[in-house]
Amino acid sequence: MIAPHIGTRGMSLVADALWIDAKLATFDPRVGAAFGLRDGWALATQGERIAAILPPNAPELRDFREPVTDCAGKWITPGFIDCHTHLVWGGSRASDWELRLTGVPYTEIAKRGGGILSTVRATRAMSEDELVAAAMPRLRALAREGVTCVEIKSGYGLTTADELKMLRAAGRVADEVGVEVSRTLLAAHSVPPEFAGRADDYVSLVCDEMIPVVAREKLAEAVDVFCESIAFTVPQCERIFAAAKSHGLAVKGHVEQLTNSNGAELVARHGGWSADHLEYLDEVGVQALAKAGTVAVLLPGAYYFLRENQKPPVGALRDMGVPMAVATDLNPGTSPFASLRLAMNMACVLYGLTPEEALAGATREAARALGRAERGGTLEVGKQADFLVWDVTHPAEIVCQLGHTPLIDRVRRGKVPPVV
Ligand code: DI6
Ligand code: FE
Repeated sequence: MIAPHIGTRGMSLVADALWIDAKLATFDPRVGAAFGLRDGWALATQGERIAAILPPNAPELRDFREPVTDCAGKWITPGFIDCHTHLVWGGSRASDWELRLTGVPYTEIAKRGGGILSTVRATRAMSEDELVAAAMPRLRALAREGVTCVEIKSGYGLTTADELKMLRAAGRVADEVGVEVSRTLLAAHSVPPEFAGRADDYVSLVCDEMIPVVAREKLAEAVDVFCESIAFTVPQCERIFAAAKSHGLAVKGHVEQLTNSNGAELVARHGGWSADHLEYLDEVGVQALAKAGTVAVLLPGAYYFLRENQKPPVGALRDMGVPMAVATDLNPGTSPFASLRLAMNMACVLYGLTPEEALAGATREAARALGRAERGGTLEVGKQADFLVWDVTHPAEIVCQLGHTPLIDRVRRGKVPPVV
């Protein structure tokens, strides 16, 4: 647990660096104000952690010399966390998009061998180095908008070797760009062509071969599934979750995206980190998530690109106190954009979140969705010093104004990394 005295010794501040006169949007739920605002406060870092959060006239601030950054009333938020992406892939799906614009449904394209399986063909054909090179600009775009932590899924390899290749590439991209990564095995994304009609045999391969090797080589923290009419059934996902948990991996699911398959209840029953998409979530599913404390990850980009009409039950999630995260779902098919700010904007405009909920969804709740609530997602003493200094007069501007990013500094683990 966090020592309350960290960063101060008597009346003097023990820290490496100090930011003063900031509007700290802490998102700390114990701070009563909107955004968890500490107006005009100072934030000190020591090493990779937040050492102190102090009011303007705190005596500890008096003797601290350098380096001090005067924020002159600018806003500071926690670093952004994109808790659901598929940002490593090969090829392009622009032609799928063209087809969808003429009215051919996503499910129909998938049945014809397009969709996810066309990205699988392209991804299998690429080397790990080529995948890293292709993914780099996407992660850079996220980082330039303030992302300090990203989740990256596999799921376009669908053989043991190709899934491992994707996960290794994900680790390398994150290192290169200077972003923390949480990797997820999504081998149960689609039934690969060589297993057509034998989905249960493929699930056995995932459980008996892929999960053990991924756990052994520490290539992922969690296992995800696509629980859907065009992908895997609840009993198949159940087997995968059991295998994941027996190897010490967390679980989560793409659920109720295109139909209601009772996937949210499945994820909740297994104590999953998050249930994602949720357009077709019903009352029973909302209650299951609430009871389990599972995060609802909203992905309005996929809703937008698929021209869906069914929206997730945001009012019910809010009323039941289900934490709501917001993420890009960055992928070549249903959500081809690398902007967490746009995802937050869509969450407000399309789903009716408040800007405060959207920002909490890309910080505090996203940290929770990645099992990182203890160390990230808010500005609190003892947590990782991942934060963003903004040239805005109100935090809603971060979500409202797109096209240019008013980000002054992106601090990761107490350091301002070189511009990416
Ligand atoms: N749901 C999605 O929106 C993405 N995966 C999933 O299970 C789509 C991935 C793709 O179409 O390539
Ligand atoms: Fe997804």
